[in-house]
Amino acid sequence: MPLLNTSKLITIERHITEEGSLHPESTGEFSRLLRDLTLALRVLARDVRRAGLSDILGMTEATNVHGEVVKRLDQHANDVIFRAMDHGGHLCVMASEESDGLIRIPDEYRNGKYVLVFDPLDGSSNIDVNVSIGTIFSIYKRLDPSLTTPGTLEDCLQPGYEQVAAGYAMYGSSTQLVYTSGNGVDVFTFDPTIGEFLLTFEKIRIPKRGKIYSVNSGNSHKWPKGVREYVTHLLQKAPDGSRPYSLRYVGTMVADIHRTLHYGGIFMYPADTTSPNGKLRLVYELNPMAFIVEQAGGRATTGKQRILDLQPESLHQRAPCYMGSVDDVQELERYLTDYGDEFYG
Ligand code: P6P
Repeated sequence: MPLLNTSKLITIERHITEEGSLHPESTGEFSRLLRDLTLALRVLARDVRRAGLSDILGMTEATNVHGEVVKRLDQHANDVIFRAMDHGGHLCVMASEESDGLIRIPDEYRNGKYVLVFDPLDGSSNIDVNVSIGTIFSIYKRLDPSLTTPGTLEDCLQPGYEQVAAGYAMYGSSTQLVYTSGNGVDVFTFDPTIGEFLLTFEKIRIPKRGKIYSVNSGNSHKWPKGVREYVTHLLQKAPDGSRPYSLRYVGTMVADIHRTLHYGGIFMYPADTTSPNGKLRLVYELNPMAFIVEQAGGRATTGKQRILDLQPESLHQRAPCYMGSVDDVQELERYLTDYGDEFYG
């Protein structure tokens, strides 16, 4: 599949403005919110590349020009996003994997009508070996857009189907931004020579079925029996050549989902005997990724229900996840139904 399917020269800002015109009620505030967010992502693209370089050179914990100890990269990413987003007047509250509670908008700034939840640096353990990492984000309207008071926990705990936009940046061989606001999924590639994210792939569609499964097989002894039997099935040779599948697992959700969007197949982080709700966080990992996968024509489930239908109970709650090509995810669901909730001990 080509990684570029358009010759149109369009920046993400122009794309968002044009999409905004599809929503006559939009006031441009949403476009300005996304402009600020893409600034943060450009800064992070630079910093991740620089941090990777320093790690390669084996630099010890450095101090910056102000004598401050250089923070861990994921805390740094959290700070960058906060500093880019706290003062624009678009948000009433934020929440992040890196912050235990709500991130409030400073009193000196106006509270807007949107909510931003994010994982500032997904897969940060991989930076030390220069493997792709990313930033995941999700945007909601606050429950009562007429309010100008600080946002609340309830504003952050909306079901995924209420998202107005979601996306991720992947800092890899190039930096790409994958984004949806409910009108399909588009990919923008960062051109550092002009400092812009340019549209490179329009309206990704996940193949109906793939030949790749993506899971941490090191946990297989702890999986539900249905997942174990499903993977065994994928690895058996089929007369029509449709199996065996290949295993691809980066260990950075952004990278594994990005590949699945393009090539199809299934990404899994099951519940297991030691993690009864799996590992991945519902609010700022699974919901944005599920929105993107569904907008690309795929399917995203906990094995029992649609991820986007879950009512979050807490900011950092986890949920099992199976997402990707419709046929692959539905086949997995049949195995979970046939084998029930039985686990391997
Ligand atoms: P494991 C990265 O730490 C992350 O949160 C996701 O990006 C990734 O899919 C998952 O955890 C990997 O977890 O247990 O396989 O190392």
